[in-house]
Amino acid sequence: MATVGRRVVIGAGTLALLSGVAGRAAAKTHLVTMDPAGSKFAPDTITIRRNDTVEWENTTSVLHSVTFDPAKSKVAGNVVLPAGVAPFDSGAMRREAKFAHVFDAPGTYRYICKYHENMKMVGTVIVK
Ligand SMILES: [Cu+2]
Repeated sequence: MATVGRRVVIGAGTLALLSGVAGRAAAKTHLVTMDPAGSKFAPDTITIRRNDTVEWENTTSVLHSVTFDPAKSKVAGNVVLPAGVAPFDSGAMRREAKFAHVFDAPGTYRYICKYHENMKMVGTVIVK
């Protein structure tokens, strides 16, 4: 926790503690942005609990996508879904566009930005 002037800035850890009071089972929303310094997801790996939501926001002026569809990937292994999970895709995301998905099946998900897969714009969501 840091103090800026008279305002108290609450870190993510404190928020997690506070929300824990309401019950450990409460689903959370996790934000992933597009790193303006390069074609990357930030963070590129995220670990969440089952039934949590991940929300992606395109914080850059470049077109991106969030693509969990192996058929749209050019490199084997870049997009991987747990058994039985249907593919999904944000489509083209312009600046400030948001895309959210609820992960109701556990496992490891690997995904790409279909526009920048060749620049290794890949990410991982681990659902516990
Ligand atoms: Cu991209």
